[in-house]
Amino acid sequence: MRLSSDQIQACNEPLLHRHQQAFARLSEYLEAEGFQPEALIAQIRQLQIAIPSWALGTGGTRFGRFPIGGEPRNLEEKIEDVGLLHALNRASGAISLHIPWDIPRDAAHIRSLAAGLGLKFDAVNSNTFQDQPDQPLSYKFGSLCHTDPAVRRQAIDHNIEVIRYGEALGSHCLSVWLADGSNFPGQRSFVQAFQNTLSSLQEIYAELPDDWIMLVEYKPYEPNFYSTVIQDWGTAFLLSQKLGPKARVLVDLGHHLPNTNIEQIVATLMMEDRLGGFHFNDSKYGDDDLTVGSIRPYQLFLIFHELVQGLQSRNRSVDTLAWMIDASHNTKDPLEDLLQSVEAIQLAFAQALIVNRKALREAQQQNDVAWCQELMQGAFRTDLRPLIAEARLQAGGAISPLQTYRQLQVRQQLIAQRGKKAVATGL
Ligand SMILES: [Mn+2]
Repeated sequence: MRLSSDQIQACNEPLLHRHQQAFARLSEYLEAEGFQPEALIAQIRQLQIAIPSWALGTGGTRFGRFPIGGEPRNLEEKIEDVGLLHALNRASGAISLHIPWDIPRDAAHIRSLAAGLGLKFDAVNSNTFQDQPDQPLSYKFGSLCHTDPAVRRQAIDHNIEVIRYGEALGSHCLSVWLADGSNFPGQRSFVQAFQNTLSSLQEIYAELPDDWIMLVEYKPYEPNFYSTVIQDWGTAFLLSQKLGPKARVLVDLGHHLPNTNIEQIVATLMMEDRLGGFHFNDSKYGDDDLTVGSIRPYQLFLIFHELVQGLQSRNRSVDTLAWMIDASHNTKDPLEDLLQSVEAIQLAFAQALIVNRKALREAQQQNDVAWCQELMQGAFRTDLRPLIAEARLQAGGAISPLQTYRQLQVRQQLIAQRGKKAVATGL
C-alpha cells in the first residue's frame, strides 16, 4: 500500500493552526538565541535514517515472538513499508538490506520500486552468524576467524557476493558484524582469531569498489559469552587502520558494556576520521534493541553533540556518515516504533545544532563547569518538536506521523492485504 500526499495533507489540516502557533513561538526563541530556523530545517532535512529490512516485522526474544499481522512477506513489501514511513516523516529515505534474508533476485525491478518511493539503498549487511540451509560448512565455531581455512573462504566469498548485490542496487557500503568469539576460556587463541579475521577482511576489502566503504561493527558479548573477536571500538579501529582508508568503525549504541561513555568514543573516532556510521537503538541493561531515545535521550543528545562538532570541524555534511536504526520490536507495531525512533534521532540532532558552541568553548577554557552544564542542558531541554514537525511539513510529510499512521489505519490495511498471520521473512 502507498500513502498519497492528499491523504497526509488531509490529516495535517486540523493540526495546522496549532502547529503554526507553536512553530512561531519556537522560531522567535531560536532567533533570539542567534539561530535561523530555516537554516536548521535545511540541516534536519538532510539527515536521512536508513531502515533495516529486518526491523519491519516483530522481533522477539529466545522466549517467544508475538507477530502483529500484516508483516511484509518479501523484499518488495519491505520496501513498500519503508516507503510508508518515508511518506509520513520524509526522513527515512533509505533501506539497508540483509543478505541472505533479502536477496534482490531482480535488482533492476527492486531498484526502480525503491526509487519510485524516494528510497536509496544504504549499507548492505552480510550474515555469517547463522547457517543457511544450503550451506556446505558451518559457522558454529566462527566465520572469518575460523580455524579451518575452508570455512573462512566460504565466509569471505559470501561477503564478496554481498558487495556484488549491493553494487547492483546502487549501495556504496558493506557492513560487517561478526558473531565470532568463544564461550569458554582457553577455547581459542585470541591472537590467531584476530589475525585470521584481519586476513579474511583484507581479502574482502580488496574486492570493494573504489567509492565504497566497509563498516566494521564491534560487540563485547553475545552470542558468544566469553570473548568476541571484535569486542570493542579499539579492536574495530585497529582493524580499520590495518585495512585501509575505506574501512571505518560502526558504532551500535547497544554494543557496549553498561555505562560506557559512547559520546567519548564518537569524539575520538571523529577526531581520527574513522567513524563510518551508526546503528541506533536504546537499552537499559545490554543489547536491548529498544526504541531510540526511549531510555536515555540525554545520552543520545550528547552523542549528537560530538557528531555535530566533529562534522562541523571537518566541514562535512551529515550524509557523509551511514545512519541506521538497528532495533527489534517485541511489543509495539514495528512501523510505529520506527517512526518514534526516527523522530528521536532528529530531535537529538536538532538539539545538538543549537548548542552555543562558542560560549561552550569559552566556558571550557575558563573551567566554568557550572556554565558548561547550563549550556548543554539548555539545548537539550529546549522543546524542538515543532521544528522537526515543520521540517516534515515543508517536505510534504505529516505534522504528526504516528497520529496520521493511526488515523489512516495503516496496520489494519496491511493486515487486510497480507493477512493476520503474515510474518516478515528473515527473522
Ligand atoms: Mn548493529
